[in-house]
Amino acid sequence: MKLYYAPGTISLMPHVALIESGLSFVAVRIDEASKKTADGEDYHAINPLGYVPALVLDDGGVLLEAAAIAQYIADRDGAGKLAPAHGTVARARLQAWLNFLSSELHKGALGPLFYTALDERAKDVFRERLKARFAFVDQHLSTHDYLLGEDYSIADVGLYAITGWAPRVGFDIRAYPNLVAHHARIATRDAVREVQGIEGPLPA
Ligand SMILES: N[C@@H](CCC(=O)N[C@@H](CS)C(=O)NCC(=O)O)C(=O)O
Repeated sequence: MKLYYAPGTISLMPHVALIESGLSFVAVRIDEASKKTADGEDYHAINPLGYVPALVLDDGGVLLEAAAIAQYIADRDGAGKLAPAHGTVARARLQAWLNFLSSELHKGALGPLFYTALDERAKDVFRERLKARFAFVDQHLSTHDYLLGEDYSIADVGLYAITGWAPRVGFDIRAYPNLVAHHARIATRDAVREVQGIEGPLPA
């Protein structure tokens, strides 16, 4: 398998899942501006929409969307430690969190704060949405170490990745102490450290 990634993006979630699963894979870095790999390969040939992550399977098929890729990896992990079993309420809760991360936090609140074309009034709309959503997660984490409760899952890395963007868009997360503690907890995981070592520094 081949994972296409860019440092500090949501591709961190499947990247960490791949390391934690022990599955064999190759990680290919994309330059976010040019959409090219170091070898000059055009990433649009993998994902016509140009965003990461993408997973190229051993049969050449391409799997897109971080939530789907991370779950596919988790399901191939024989130890079953990255996601609850299918058909359980716990699995539905994982899917609920992954959808929340993708739609409510990433695309619906924090992601737009990166858009330089948006003026401050427009960004305030997204900041208000982000505050409500971070407060919701913070409340949940006030009684739980992880999004699923006592059990770590791939969704925790997704939240870790997205929360990590807050300082980059000037959003102060100190008002959400449980979210800050969760971020610090996930940062200590060996696989997270390993992936950050592989991915290298974030682009300026
Ligand atoms: N729905 C996609 C969104 C992925 C996404 O937005 N990735 C960002 C990085 S976090 C990206 O590559 N953006 C560059 C672009 O859209 O051109 C997913 O969840 O996998």
